[in-house]
Amino acid sequence: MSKYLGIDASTQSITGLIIDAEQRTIVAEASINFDEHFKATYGVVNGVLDLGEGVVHSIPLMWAEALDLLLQTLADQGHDLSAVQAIAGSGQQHGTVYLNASAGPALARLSPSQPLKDQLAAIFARPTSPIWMDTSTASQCAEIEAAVGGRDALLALTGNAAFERFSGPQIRKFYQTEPDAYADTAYIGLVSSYVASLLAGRLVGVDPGDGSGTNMMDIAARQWSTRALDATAPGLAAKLLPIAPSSQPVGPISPYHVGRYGFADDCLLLPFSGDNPCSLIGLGLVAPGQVALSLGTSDTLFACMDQPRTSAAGEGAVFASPDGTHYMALTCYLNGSLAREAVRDQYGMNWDQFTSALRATPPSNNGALMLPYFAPEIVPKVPQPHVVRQNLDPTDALANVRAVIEAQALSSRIHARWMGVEISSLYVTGGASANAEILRVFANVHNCPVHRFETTNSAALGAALRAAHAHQSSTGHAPSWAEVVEPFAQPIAGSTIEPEPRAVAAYDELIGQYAALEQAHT
Ligand code: XUL
Repeated sequence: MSKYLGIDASTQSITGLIIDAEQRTIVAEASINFDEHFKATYGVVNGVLDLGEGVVHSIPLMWAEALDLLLQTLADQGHDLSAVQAIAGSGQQHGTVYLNASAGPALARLSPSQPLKDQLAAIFARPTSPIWMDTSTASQCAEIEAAVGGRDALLALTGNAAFERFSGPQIRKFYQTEPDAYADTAYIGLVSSYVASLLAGRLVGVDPGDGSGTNMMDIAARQWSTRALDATAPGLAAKLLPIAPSSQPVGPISPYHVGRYGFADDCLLLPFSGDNPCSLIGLGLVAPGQVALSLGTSDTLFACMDQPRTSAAGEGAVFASPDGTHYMALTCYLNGSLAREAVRDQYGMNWDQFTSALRATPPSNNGALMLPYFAPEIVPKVPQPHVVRQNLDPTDALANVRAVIEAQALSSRIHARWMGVEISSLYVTGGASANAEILRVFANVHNCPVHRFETTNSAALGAALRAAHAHQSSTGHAPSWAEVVEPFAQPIAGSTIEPEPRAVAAYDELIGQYAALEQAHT
């Protein structure tokens, strides 16, 4: 018995992944897509509610319903959940969940005979949750930075300048715009700690990995910072639980899940962390200098660092690694799959045609460039959607496909410099990592080999590995992180894409033009 479950509560779906640590394999993977199952009930599109003017929310009750459906699906697939020894998880970062005083008691008395959604509908002080795609808090960011003594002071204290999507500015906006509802809020959690609470049957704290995405945590101490909390909203400390160390079990799973899905009553539960910090573990980045790229709804480039190095220009974020000692650098480009899909749809293509377009066009695209801000962009900061074409005919479908991918790769190189990490290889994951032609562009732009990983669910895998590490440590035989990740964090044999010297040279020439175009429009 050495089975561990990782759960990733992400933007468009919730995924469960079970590993067998002894057999060194993934034994189950199941995913519940929110649009497929819940569009009719909750009105979500791509998992979210776009409320206009940069306001993007999702629905915590939907996540509870999706968790039930996920565990039922795993059980229906014949997986023996009583064999799972520990569970950890990950959540889309930054999203905040607002609960009233009935939440704790309601979680404690959950009956396995009724679904979560019927028992928890009344626990919310706010029915929707602002998520990481929300860009509506520019004024709150400025106010928070000013209140702690300026941007550099916030950067030094929390590791990050104020970002619109981060939890603190979102909480401040809620306090300012809905003061009564804020006053009625007994507990504020993140997506990660909320889903962990659903599994624990009690309120669970935020871990340092996700806490560092709030603008409210002292990154060196890995504790909430009173100074940052005071700058965010009054009475906030009383609405937060203490930071929960990532590797310290919060207790056994709730009797609800034991009764309903057959989990063992001593199955250990770990705090959840953010999806990116969990992906860091899932990709095996447990030593400083290792770099990975996740091609998902957003594209994220991240590295393992020994110090919380910060980006003064606000290009990237720094999070505590859930391994307990290291830090991760993350640069998040909002226009990831969003932009790839926008181009694909604009020209009425399917993915095969998209790939053929990449094959049919030359590296550097005969000098045609696109700034692909189909939605407001995080890096570089672009508040309004804004697609720019230079030497690029909008009716030329093939060139537009290449232009969007080259823009993403060039931007990932330009805005990775602050990490101070020499990129000698890239480990790639996420939905679009299955596309070798996209990876070829990244290999040539970064002039380094690109390796693909088996799972596209690195966050769920990282969570499962965190569960394995904590459970094995609790039995007295503490393994090193390298030992835990090594069997799973292996690139697919034969997947490596090497850079091609002529294409590398073409991009070395093009990158200056791209940077100039970007500067002219941001
Ligand atoms: C990271 C970020 C996104 C979300 C959703 O800062 O905003 O990557 O974590 O995946």
